[in-house]
Amino acid sequence: MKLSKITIYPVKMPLVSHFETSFGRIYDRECVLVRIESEGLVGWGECAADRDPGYSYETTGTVMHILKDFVLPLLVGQDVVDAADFQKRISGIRGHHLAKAGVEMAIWDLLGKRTGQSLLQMFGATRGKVDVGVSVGLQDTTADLVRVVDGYITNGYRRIKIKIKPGRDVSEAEAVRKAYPDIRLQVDANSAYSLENAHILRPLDDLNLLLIEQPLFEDDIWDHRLFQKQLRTPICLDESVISPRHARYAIEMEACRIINIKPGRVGGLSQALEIHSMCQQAGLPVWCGGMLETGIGRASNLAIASLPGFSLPGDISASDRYYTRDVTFERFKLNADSTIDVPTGPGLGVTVDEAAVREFAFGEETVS
Ligand code: OSB
Ligand code: MG
Repeated sequence: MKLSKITIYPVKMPLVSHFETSFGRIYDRECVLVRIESEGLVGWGECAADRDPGYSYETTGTVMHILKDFVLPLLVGQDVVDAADFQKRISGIRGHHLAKAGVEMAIWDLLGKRTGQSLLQMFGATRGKVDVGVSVGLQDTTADLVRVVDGYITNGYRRIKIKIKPGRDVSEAEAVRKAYPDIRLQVDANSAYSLENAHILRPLDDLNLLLIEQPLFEDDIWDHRLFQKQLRTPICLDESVISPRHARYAIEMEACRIINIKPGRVGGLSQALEIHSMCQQAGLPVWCGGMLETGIGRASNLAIASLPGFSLPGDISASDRYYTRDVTFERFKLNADSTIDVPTGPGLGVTVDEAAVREFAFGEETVS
């Protein structure tokens, strides 16, 4: 596949409602969209970095820089065969997984369009729909949180994740658990604790949670092992697992019992597939995390979540949970059984609304 022209767009999309985590509140979501032209076809991808380095060190700005100055010049004019070939070509560029993953996604989209296969088919997945839940941000008060959760349950979500941070942890989880004694509930701390203060979270063990996501520092797999020994509830790693190697460390150290796979965070769909296989072999359940993706990234998440090891509901909500206007013509809807259908068209299976992309874009760089 000869890649002739690559354009990257930093976009800023207004969220339906603000989203607050232990690292801050946002009203708009930034990301970088990747458009690759190859032999008469166009492929799209999404780099899930945000404006600020809160979740990851990568930002919209670093993604634009790394892609424009380092990644794209290695690809334009080249005959890129597949995702493995792409990874080999960029192997000299350290880190910057969110940036690389968006380009790999566009390559998968092109490969699928070329062969008439959906991502689902290319992955050898069989499930046509996947179990999903909703990730609920911190609210101003506990009462507000219960009201917001109530709204999502009314919409049909049967698995709820709430964000926690010091001072707003056990109280919030207890309130939601009291209001919904049977709902599938989990919490996400986004690295807000250290081993010294993690004992605050011990009462969570009595709330019948599916998992506790990323309580400790992102670069501290070992301390997660020590904390997991103190808990009955499974720890699930998100930020700590940035590559298949890190997944192996986490598994061998018994630092967690569940892994949240985000193709962006681990450097691309090919890396996510590798982690999925490793976890299947080790008997670890996985699920697909989300990064408030546009319709482009959401299509990719649905495809990978249809693999058999993804046995827990993903953070892949319907389009109307995030954006009034999206960059794809397709909008994802929640089915009555708290699932979303996986796209079946070639590649990602979505059609990009290029006028919407240009409207949300606050810059543009082309390498050809
Ligand atoms: O930690 O899972 C996370 C969103 C942005 C960055 C990090 C996270 C999240 C979410 C949202 O929890 C999940 C979604 O896309 O619905
Ligand atoms: Mg998380």
